[in-house]
Amino acid sequence: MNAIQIAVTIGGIALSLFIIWFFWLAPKQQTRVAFDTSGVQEVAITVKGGYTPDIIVVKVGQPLRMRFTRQESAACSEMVLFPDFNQNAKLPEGQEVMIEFTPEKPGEYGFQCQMGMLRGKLVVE
Ligand SMILES: [Cu+2]
Repeated sequence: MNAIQIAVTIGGIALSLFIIWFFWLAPKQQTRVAFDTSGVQEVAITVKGGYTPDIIVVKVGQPLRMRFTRQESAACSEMVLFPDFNQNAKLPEGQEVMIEFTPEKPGEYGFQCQMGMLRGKLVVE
């Protein structure tokens, strides 16, 4: 191998390690939801190639309001579903859509687009 081949090989290995770290090992960001003045826990979620934030930590037994804004036109993210809570909503591009319910039991509940490609998690504690 000459120097360029060695450099390319090392670069490739470094890139693979970075990808592994990024997708599996990097700490996932958790967002703890704050209460507004009326006692509702409220969080704004951006939908663009995924949900931001995608791990949402809330308190059990307190009303929860999630404000989704979809900033893309990809059909994939057109709907958001909370199967455990029987909730879903259509998300027109650029419009804020609210989903409100009270999580009554502690646990971890997934939410997703209609095809299950985008995923997030609601952590109730
Ligand atoms: Cu999808």
